Amino acid sequence: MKIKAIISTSLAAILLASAGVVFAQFQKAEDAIKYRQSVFTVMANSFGKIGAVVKGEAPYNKDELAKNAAIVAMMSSLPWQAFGTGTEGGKAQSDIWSDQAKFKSAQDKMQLAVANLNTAAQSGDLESIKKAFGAAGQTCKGCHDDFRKK
Ligand code: ASC
Repeated sequence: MKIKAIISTSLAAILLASAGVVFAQFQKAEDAIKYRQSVFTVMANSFGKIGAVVKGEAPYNKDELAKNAAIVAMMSSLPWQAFGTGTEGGKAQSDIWSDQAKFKSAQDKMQLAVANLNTAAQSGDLESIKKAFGAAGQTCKGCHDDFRKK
């Protein structure tokens, strides 16, 4: 009995770990909207702190900037699961649901750009951080222009 329980618990843990993703379930559209807006709020907070350094408004501290870049990179995979069918609302434009391929492409571009920003941030080279920050900001803006209500 005990061994069976251990085996099934281990199997469940292995299955969850191998899935390698965070699953979110939303009972109501407003829960999905709150989730994705919260993720973007956390991302914008860290991205904004990096932006202040890049613009020379705050001093450059390698560890702090690297932490913020890691937060942005980690969070960047999360919002998309909260744009499922029936979760229209907030500032999301209907094109998200009518042109899913284009929306997916915009997600991928942003995730790649913030991964590059994270790589630059961990290296500590401020010039490459500035470049990568600009490129990442363009992917934020591009998606807002196409998919976010003004
Ligand atoms: C930010 C932030 C965004 C992006 C975008 C870049 O700091 O909150 O959404 O940068 O404005 O164009």
